[in-house]
This record gives sequence, C-alpha cells and structure tokens, in this order.
Amino acid sequence: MKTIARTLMITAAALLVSAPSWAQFAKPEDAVKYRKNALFVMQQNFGRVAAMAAGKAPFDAKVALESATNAEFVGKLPWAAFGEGTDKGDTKAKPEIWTDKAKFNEYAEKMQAEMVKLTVAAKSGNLDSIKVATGAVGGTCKSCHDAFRQ
Ligand code: ASC
Repeated sequence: MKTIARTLMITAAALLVSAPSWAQFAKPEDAVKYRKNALFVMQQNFGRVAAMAAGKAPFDAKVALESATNAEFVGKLPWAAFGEGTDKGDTKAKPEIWTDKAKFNEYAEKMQAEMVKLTVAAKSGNLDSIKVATGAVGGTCKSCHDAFRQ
C-alpha cells in the first residue's frame, strides 16, 4: 500500500513537471484560437468606443460604458493562451513572445491597466476623458503589435 501511494505521488509529480503549458487547452490549436477570439472580441468592443472618441460614430455613453467594460474583461483572457508550444499554426505571434516573455507580459499588463482607465473614463461619461483613454489603450495595442506580431 505504501509503495502504491508513493508510486502515485511520483507519477503525479512527473505529470506536473512534464505537462506542457497549453495543457489547460485540449490542444495547442485551441490555445491559438482562444487567444485570437478573445483579442477579436476585445478589439470589437474597444473599436466601438474608439470610433466614438474619434468622432466616427455618434457618442452614446451607455454603449461606450458597456463596450469598455467588455473590452476590459475580455482583455484579461488572451494571455493564458500564450503558453509554451503554442507558437506554431495559424498565428501571427512572433517567436519573441516566448524568448522575451518578460517584455511581452509587461506590454500585456500595460494594456490591461489602460483598459481599466478607459472603463473609469467611460463611467464618467466625459468624451474628452474617453478620448485620452482610448488613445492610451491604442498606443499599448500598437507597441505590442510592432514588437510581437508579424
Ligand atoms: C485597434 C486595433 C489595434 C489598435 C491600434 C491602435 O482598434 O485593432 O491594433 O486599435 O490600431 O493604434
């Protein structure tokens, strides 16, 4: 009995060590799809607010707040799907994401911090504040794309 318990423990430990980080997804392609879809939904929501800020769409404070809230939430999701082994397939992700992970994470965090500010601005209902915040968010999208997207 003691031996069985020990064998189980060792097996469990070995699985933990060897499990690839996309293991929370059924397969690496699912991780790629997940992050792309999350980023797409984020962009659609952010884009709606950004269009208002740019005067390309009529300002609707309620829609702006809903969209900003959605973008902030969905913006938390993609990052867990950039695990080791998910650098291949139908993706524009550059290898630098995995070789310069600290920088990538820093950009991802910066974007999320600016998204929080955008929701705050949208809550205020002040279009000038929303303009500043969308500009800041857009800047974080661009700097990450320049460095890490093909
Ligand atoms: C968007 C989008 C981006 C950013 C960027 C801002 O809506 O898809 O990548 O804003 O264009 O410069």
